[in-house]
Amino acid sequence: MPASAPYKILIAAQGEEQRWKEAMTARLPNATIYTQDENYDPAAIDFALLWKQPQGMMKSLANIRGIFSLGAGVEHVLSAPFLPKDVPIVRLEDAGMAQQMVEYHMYAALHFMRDFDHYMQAQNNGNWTPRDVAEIGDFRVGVMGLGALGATVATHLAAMGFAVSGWSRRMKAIEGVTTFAGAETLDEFLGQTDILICLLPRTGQTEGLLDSARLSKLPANAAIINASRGAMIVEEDLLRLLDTGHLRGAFLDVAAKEPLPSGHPFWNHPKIRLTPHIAAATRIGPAVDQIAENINRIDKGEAPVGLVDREIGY
Ligand code: NDP
Ligand code: OXD
Repeated sequence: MPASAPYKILIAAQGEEQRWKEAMTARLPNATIYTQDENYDPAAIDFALLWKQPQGMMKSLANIRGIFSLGAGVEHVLSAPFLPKDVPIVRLEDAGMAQQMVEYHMYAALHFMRDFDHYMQAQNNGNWTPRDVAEIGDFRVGVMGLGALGATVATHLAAMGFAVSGWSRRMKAIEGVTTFAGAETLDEFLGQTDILICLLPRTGQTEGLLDSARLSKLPANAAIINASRGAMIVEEDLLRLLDTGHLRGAFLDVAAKEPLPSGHPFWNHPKIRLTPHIAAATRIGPAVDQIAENINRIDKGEAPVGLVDREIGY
């Protein structure tokens, strides 16, 4: 089918379906687009656009040709029951999120580098005592995950003057960034990191990766920024290391359970800054362009950009 073909597309997007439907209709005017609440013939659906879709939705999509995540993460798709084999699963790459991640991490890194965590406590205690301003180049930032988002964050923080290193599965070359690859280099990477940034995808390998043993490898007084997934960090271990003083602070956009339950110790912890999973939102314009282009590629028998490797989980 050519790109202008009358595809049948299904959208499930946690209440955001109408917005996506309008944008996709403008981009692919010949397609028929259904939101999950409308009447549709499941067997006629060619492509599904999903963000945390209802359980069991896949079962009836007998002739599906491509599944698109409406975010960068894909664990919500990969964990779905009845996921058809041999159908490409495609994620969004950047789609406006890299710039937002840069903004978020600049702010969070400066929070620690310029002692704003200290001054927040000082204000609460009515304490007006200036400290010497640190040299930015003396702050070693380590970015876990050098993909579409992590590599961009690493590059920008290096351009600001931080001493930046990065860690990924396969070796990367990024100008201005010292790179590490593979599980065997993780301890060395952590040992030279004052501010740890986590931008890994959630997979079987990364869940619970930052436990007490790993977080203890960070130098004393290190800080952590996590805007990937809460499941990456063992929360009780993080709390213990903050309370014993090994870690200086944590800047968290994500939690193991979201929304963060009331009464959770993160809410009022003096060393934790919290934001409600807002580090980077999908921008609908570049996202629909990517999806339409990938539909075109799948139609032509080409590999889509952002194809997920089901074996490794991202
Ligand atoms: P990518 O898939 O582009 O990059 C993932 C990176 O992680 C790659 O560098 C990859 O290594 C590395 N990686 C994966 N597994 C391992 C492992 N076992 N050991 C070492 N490195 C590993 O993802 P994105 O950059 O697009 O997104 C990252 C995550 O950010 C998303 O999965 C999502 O969870 C989160 N996110 C959060 C948002 C928020 O608002 N809080 C918004 C958007 C995304 P390699 O390069 O070798 O493949
Ligand atoms: C994503 C997210 O994965 O918003 O895109 O968390």
